[in-house]
Amino acid sequence: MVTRGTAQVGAPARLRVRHSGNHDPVRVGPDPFADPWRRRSRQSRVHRGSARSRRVSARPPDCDGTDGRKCAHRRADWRHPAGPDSTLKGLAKHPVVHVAYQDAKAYANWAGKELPTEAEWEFAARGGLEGAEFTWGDEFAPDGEFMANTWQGDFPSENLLEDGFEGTAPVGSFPANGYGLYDMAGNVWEWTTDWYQQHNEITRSCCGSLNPRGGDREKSFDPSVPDVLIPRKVMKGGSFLCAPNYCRRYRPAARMAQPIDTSTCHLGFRCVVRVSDEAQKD
Ligand SMILES: [Ca+2]
Ligand SMILES: [Ca+2]
Repeated sequence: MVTRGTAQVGAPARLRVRHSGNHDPVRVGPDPFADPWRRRSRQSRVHRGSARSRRVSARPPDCDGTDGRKCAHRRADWRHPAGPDSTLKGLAKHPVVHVAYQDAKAYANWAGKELPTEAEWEFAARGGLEGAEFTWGDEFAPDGEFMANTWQGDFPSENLLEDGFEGTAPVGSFPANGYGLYDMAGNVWEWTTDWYQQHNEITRSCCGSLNPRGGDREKSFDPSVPDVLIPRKVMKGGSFLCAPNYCRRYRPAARMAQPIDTSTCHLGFRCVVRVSDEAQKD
């Protein structure tokens, strides 16, 4: 359970990273909600940099998902994430991938749940740490311990695999954040319900910085391809393709636009259940 509260989201000036999808700091106060990925009794398996690291050279997809075609195997879908001949065997504990926005929304509806807004997602990702760069604090790998499934090495030509995973990792492979939530940073990006727009371009009411919502659908189109009018939603959290030399989008302040009709191998979702104040007291 993540209880109602306020927190600063976005990146303050000292933590802003060029070309990394920062947004300006605002305070948010989301509705309380519950997350099914919240920590239960099992212990997380922690990965450390070690001799088992191996070096892999590859030509991977673009970290920011703007070239999803490289990441999306031909005719892949969530049941066949690496193409028609692939299966989900061995992936039961991995996050689902190759889900377009409507796929994620349909699943949430079927399960009696919802997808989070960007503000809810980032509030939860921060785990109660005010102004920290990462979901666990300000040091990327405290005492050499990797806290999320990201990319180590010189992206995109070299993946050192120091965190133990080349692609997705089973949920729970890295420590939970302060709210007991796994993989809020890295592993796979996650859909939110907000239309993408630069935050400083979103018209707000006097109180709009409290629990802000996204921009306008018609303003979420990609201005670099004016002939393609596919609206885009905000995705959050970064993925196993995010590297320190490239985009560092495993920070909670980072955000990216994703066309709603496009699935990739590094984008999934999580559901939330919003509960009333009365229910929290029970
Ligand atoms: Ca990794
Ligand atoms: Ca994630």
